[in-house]
Amino acid sequence: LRRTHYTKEVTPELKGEDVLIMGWVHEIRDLGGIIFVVIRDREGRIQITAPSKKVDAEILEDLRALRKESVVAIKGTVQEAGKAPNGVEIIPAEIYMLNLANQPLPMDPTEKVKAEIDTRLDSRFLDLRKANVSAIFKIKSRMFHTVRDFFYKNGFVEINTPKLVASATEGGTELFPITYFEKEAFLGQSPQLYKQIMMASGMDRVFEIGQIFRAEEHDTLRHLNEAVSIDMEASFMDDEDVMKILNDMIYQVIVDVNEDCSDELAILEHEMPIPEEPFAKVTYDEAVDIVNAKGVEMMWGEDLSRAAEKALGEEMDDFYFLTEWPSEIKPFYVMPNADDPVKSHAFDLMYKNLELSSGATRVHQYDVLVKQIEERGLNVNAFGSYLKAFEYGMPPHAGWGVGADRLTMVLTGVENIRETVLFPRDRHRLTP
Ligand code: ATP
Ligand code: AMO
Repeated sequence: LRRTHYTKEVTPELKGEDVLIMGWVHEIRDLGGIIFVVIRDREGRIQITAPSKKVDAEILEDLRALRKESVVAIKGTVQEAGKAPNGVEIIPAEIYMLNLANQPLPMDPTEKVKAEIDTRLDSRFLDLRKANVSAIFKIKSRMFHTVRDFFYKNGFVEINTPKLVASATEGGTELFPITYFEKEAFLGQSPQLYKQIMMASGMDRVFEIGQIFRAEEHDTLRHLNEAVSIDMEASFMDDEDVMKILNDMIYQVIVDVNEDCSDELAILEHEMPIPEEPFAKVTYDEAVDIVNAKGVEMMWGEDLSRAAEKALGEEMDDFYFLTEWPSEIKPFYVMPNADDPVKSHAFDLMYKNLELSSGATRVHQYDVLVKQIEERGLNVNAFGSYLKAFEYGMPPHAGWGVGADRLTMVLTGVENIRETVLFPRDRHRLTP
């Protein structure tokens, strides 16, 4: 039993030919003298039309025995049909029941009955049968494809670093502790330390696409406890250089998604206009003024509150870099500004009010790095294997990390980050 076509490939040109399709029973309408069954696969849907005068009694019986969402193979003859969805229908000759679905279903993938996000995530496999849900993941996949292509074209080497780690990177409070034999260990928050160590290896340009784990108690529409980050690090580059790389990559992703995912964008009723280039830059100082001018109180030296992010987003282009952050609120690995060390070479990439990426020129001098770790009250001894890489030839370097799930929110227009992850992990969800 072999599939000959996806539903979408059955077109009026195949009129009179036999095809064999495989998929899920989307809908059954039994009008007595004629039975209509709609079969769905990844690519779309097709109507099976069985008039009692034209089709064997046995086939009619099989069709009547079908249950919604069961998996079947149907062989039949293609016939033109003006009224049917793609202008064709299939007159069935053979029906194979491959897997009978139980009833009632835990949720309705045809969306005649709408379900809340929790019900949907509990039965994610059924939820993903909906075109407007699978479209998100087709776009996400296209995004990763472009990202990889982009890095390979620009001379980057793809790496994989450990997710079982011994120390924090982004500040001590957001770690998931785990049992690692007799040692203390954590789930990795970021490949930060490893991608920097790789700069001492001479590999020059590396990238990684991998899971990050953050024990944030946040219950927001843009935080997960397990996210995917796209990380890069490059030697002999500074913040300006890597902002350019980030800008170019995001631009290429949007061009490719528009070109290859027009069907998916249409299903999602989302438009993703090609952004103006280069992305605007606003300094942290300017941002503080903008935010305060809009009536949202913000002191110099604070991280942007949610209200501040919203106020700033209203004044800026869609994509913009927020630069020259105060050193004090950035991690120890960020390079301070030589002339004005209270400011740093750290930046964020924003989309409206959503932070998409953080990056920076890094400290590459051992002594400065030790000092910055101490200043933040961290234990220098915990960073021994990282610091070692700075003692025997570490080039100047810079890099960034982009939240892949947040980028997918932007590309698809969904407002809840959980929509962009197959099996999201949040404060309340550990299954499926
Ligand atoms: P980083 O840790 O580098 O800032 P992030 O992606 O976690 O990365 P955002 O998600 O942009 O940062 O969060 C920035 C701001 O969001 C915080 O300064 C805080 O004001 C706000 N925020 C965080 N958690 C919540 C929450 N539970 N409710 C409302 N606002 C929150
Ligand atoms: P940062 O902590 O800003 O930087 O993380 C980088 C990007 O990852 C995404 N992100 C998240 N997405 C969903 N849920 C979360 N809980 C979450 N936390 C982070 C965001 C964020 O901008 N080491 C640095 C990067 C670097 O400097 O190279 C870092 O981890 O989109």
